Amino acid sequence: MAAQRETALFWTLLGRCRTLVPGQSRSGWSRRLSSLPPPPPGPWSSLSRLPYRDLYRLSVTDPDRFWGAAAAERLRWMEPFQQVRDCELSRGEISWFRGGKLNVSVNCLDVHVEKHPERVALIWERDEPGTEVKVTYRELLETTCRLANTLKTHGIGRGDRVAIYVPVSPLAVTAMLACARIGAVHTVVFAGFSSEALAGRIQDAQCKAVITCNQGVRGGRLIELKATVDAAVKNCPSIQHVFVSQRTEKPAVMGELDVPLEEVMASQAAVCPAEPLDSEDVLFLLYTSGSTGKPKGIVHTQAGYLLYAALTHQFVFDHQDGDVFGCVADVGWITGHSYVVYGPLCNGATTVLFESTPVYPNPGRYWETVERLRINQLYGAPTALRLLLKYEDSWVKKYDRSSLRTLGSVGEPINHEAWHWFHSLVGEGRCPLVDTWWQTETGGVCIAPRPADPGAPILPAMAMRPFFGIQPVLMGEQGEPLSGNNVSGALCLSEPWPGMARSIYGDHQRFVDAYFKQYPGYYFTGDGAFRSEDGYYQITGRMDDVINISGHRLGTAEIEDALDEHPAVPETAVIGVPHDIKGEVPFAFVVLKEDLPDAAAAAAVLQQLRKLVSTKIAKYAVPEHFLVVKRLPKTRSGKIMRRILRKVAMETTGDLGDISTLDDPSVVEEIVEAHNQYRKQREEKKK
Ligand code: 7RM
Repeated sequence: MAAQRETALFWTLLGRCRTLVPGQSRSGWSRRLSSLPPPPPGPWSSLSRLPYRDLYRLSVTDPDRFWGAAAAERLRWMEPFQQVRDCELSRGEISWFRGGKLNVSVNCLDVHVEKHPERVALIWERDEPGTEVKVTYRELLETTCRLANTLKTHGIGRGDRVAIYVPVSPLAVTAMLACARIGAVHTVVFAGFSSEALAGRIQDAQCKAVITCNQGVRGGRLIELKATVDAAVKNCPSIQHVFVSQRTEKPAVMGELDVPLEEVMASQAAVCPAEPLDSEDVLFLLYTSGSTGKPKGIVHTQAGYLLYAALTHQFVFDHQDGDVFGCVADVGWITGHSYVVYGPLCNGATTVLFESTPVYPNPGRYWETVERLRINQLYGAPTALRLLLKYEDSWVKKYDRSSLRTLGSVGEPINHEAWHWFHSLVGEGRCPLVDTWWQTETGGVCIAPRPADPGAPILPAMAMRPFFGIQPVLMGEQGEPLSGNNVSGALCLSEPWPGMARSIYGDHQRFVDAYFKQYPGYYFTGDGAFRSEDGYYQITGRMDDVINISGHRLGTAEIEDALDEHPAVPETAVIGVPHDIKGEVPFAFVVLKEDLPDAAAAAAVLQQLRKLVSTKIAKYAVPEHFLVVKRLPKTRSGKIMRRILRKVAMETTGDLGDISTLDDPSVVEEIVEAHNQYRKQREEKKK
């Protein structure tokens, strides 16, 4: 293996790994190259020293050469790949580095253990400040092997799905890497999801096992995770084992399926051979919301995902050897997968696992942690910034933030106030702030500022440029690509990149329909964007019925489905409305059955609706507003006109637009009246 790595130079691999396009001769190949900027001779290590701009140009004019060189040198292969890419976007067929075999856990662990076994891989920043635990690369490899062996001895192997229902912790990382080591497919479920949401994911993926712990600890509170898992697996016949770790002292009540994790791992070997996996074998599923139907199990595969996570982690955040990388996201979201686990570990970084909340035990928590752990990059969500900026500046200033070099933001648009607060106060104006746009489906950051590009200075809240290999296209209303600058449209990406999703688990047609049908041949993101005079991109928000609550994506249809289960509720419509801190919150319009006796009965129903959403989905999904209405505004064909509901909720009914397709226009007045009443009540309550 080592020998192969030494010879994995760009030029020696070029002949073997470039895309084999029928009829394309070598001379055609070199002709294309000659139109490029100064030809960079040599492997990725010298390529990557090119100015950012030139590297970007190379990545789009000659993706095979760019990604081929990067993959050959940045990843350790057990067998070299034969073809860089083979993609047909209109059919949702995406394949990178075909023929290659590798193991992701080897790339995240073994290669670093060979070089620096005692380097810290994880700093587990536990809920109580000052109780952090450090895990070296050697320790993480050994623990991963023990867990991998445990899974194997319980009959779990290549291709089997394993649910991970664990808060941010070394266990979460170990569980992910243990699956990767043996070729099992993990699906991490955010530990804030309800038992029904967990069960739905386990059933869809037909998981064989769950890895969890007795309790979680967050913000000084205990969370009964094992109990939630017990409730979920009752309805999941595919589950054969539940592996239970002890996060706290309280012993978990153990049932038939349960396996005490630490005990079993102790008797397992600390060495486990890594399964050679195909580049396109599935690495993980991650469920995310769309505008319709149940959450979709987004499929990511081995080599392309890992390479993309590692490269974005290095270039977008200016990660350098020895840095401490602090991404405060939960491992249950894609940000945690790519920038707490896979990207940083593939790059041999020290990555912080943040178990707590931004305000525990006080609003200085982030900055106290930065000082204590000497964090170099801090990556988080605007919702936390909006919360923190409401407190005194002294909460920030009293801690030493001189270790910080790059600040990052993700998950939702960052408003100017939050941007300036983060950049000027937290970063003292000396740290580039990278606002990163991407999605569960994209695997890694696609559009972000380029601090290292002097030709593209960072502008507040919008200085975003495509990452290597990403070619954004804005589509007009007729589905035509918009040329020039100063335009807004539907954000599509025209070329495949290695980190992109490969499918929706169990439903490839849904994958094609959701992402490649609207604009044939293009990946449609679901977001709108604006391209400025200078060619910067600014994301304007979702174009579909997906809302973003504190950076957590949720389909309004999912909330409606939960509400509609109530027997006294014939119909509902949910929209997103702006919120100071959370970005957006759900606003539910509810039609109640007419035979409810009085207002108290109606209030009781609303209370039950809140409960329903929190048990069917999660607490954060519970609508902030409920407005009881007699009817919903519908078109003659029976479609709910959400546009009108949005205007009512935003109090912009002065301009309702075209309502000629409404079945009965008088419904608008009815709803406006109900909303006025609702507003008065809320104002009175505030007093
Ligand atoms: C990483 C992540 C994806 C959706 C996406 C956007 C929104 C994400 C930004 C953003 C404005 C950003 N994955 N979004 N980043 N909007 N600026 N920098 O969040 O799958 O959970 O959500 O989030 O609407 O489509 S996600």
